[in-house]
Amino acid sequence: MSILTKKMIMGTLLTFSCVMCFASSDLFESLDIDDSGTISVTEASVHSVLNEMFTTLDENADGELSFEEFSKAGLEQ
Ligand SMILES: [Ca+2]
Ligand SMILES: [Ca+2]
Repeated sequence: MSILTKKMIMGTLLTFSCVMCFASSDLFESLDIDDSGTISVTEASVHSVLNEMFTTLDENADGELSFEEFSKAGLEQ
């Protein structure tokens, strides 16, 4: 395999993984209106799916969804 081919494969992989990370954090950031780094019940209420799943996703029951809790919803897929 030539170096150029390897570079092209690496580039494709990097582009793909970046698209994935943008897709999820974009939704999270757009829902996090006050920029607190977590999504409150009020912020989640604008998203019907998230609103329904909120209590299930809020594993530590602090009334806020961290990015980790949010990502378990699989909304970025
Ligand atoms: Ca927030
Ligand atoms: Ca929480």
